[in-house]
Amino acid sequence: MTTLPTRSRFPGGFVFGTATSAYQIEGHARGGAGRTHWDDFAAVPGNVIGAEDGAVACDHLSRLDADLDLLATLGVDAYRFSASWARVLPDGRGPVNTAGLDFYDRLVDGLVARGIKPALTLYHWELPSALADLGGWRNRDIAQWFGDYTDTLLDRIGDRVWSVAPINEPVCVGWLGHFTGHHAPGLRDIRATARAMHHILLSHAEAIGRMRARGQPNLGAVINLEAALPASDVAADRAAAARHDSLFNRFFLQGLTKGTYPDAALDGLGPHLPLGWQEDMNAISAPLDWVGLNYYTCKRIAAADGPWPRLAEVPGPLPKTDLDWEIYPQGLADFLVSVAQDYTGDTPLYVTENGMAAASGLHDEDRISYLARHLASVQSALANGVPVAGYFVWSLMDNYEWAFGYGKRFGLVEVDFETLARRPKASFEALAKALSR
Ligand code: IFM
Repeated sequence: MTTLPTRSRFPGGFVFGTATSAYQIEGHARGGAGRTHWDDFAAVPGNVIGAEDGAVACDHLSRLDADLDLLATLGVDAYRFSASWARVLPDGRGPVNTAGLDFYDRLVDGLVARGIKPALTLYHWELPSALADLGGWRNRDIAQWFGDYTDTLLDRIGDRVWSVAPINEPVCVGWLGHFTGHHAPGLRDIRATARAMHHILLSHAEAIGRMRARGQPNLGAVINLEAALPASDVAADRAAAARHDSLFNRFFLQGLTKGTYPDAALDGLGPHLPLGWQEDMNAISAPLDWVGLNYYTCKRIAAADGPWPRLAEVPGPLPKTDLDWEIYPQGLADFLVSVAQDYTGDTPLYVTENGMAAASGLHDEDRISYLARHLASVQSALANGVPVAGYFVWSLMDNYEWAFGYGKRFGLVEVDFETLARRPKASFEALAKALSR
């Protein structure tokens, strides 16, 4: 039986946590939240398996205290959660939903009372529909709307949150939402993609600027990285993998840290970026206190015919998770080293998400092994001098896995989506044991 490395095998002060997001767990139909583009996307046949949405999800909204008790039992130092823009401001702007702010206030108080650091994400994918009507991430005005939302939320809970990141996994919002159409708003349009990707970073910059102005501490950014491996050693496949790497991994990383976009991404997106985008790059690359990397898998990339980016994903040989994602822990070790070396230097890095979809139920030995192998990668990066400061498991509990609905389970805690009962899995017990030593 695999065990997880104990807390004592990491540097003093290393932060262990778990992560969730609002739409995936709260139960969006309740508590006065406004409609979001994920509700609209899920309502179209074929977008989400079973046309499932986040209306009920894990009903975290009414089970808050019991869920926070689970975190306390687990023994984590921090909890990474997101607030829903539409729960705070149902139309994205204008009147506030007081019940929504009250909920986040209770959540933060409940964490602090249990000695758990509240790690807030401002946006984890559920854009208010009223803002989607105005063009959503394609509209430059979104930066001001996002800044106003940031201020509204932090006026209420900013005094108690430990860290803040503006936008979770920008490439999923920009690329999956506007180029591949796999996520809301489900567009497949290169001009929309380029504009959304830039405006996401502009909104990040606006939120960081507003938070710096109000003295909010410990501000970061959370990006997701996938090891881009060539499907073969043929030059065309290697070039295709480099293109994937530039648009999926480096566009946001390089924008945030160097204030430039990779040439290989500009080859396709450059002509569609908004005029004068270069003038935003100073603000976009304002210093951060930490950078969070979400890491799950690698992709095998082959050259393909057709328009830019002329690439295709092909299946790889490694054992796979229940989402068919190859298990490739070496990728995490490699990214931690290369990101620090090439982009972030001494800035602390956190692994802000890592975990696997598994169908193994309560006896999730496969998940324990996955976590153990990725924690070994974190240890190897630490041994190489990389300033890794913490590690968060995705996810505390089974939840709404976006276009895959409720069928793909990432939780340390099992959720019965009929009764909404929670039951800790073997991985929960294994992590609790490791964190107690
Ligand atoms: O469930 C998602 C989460 O919302 C963002 N990061 C990846 C997870 C697993 O797909």
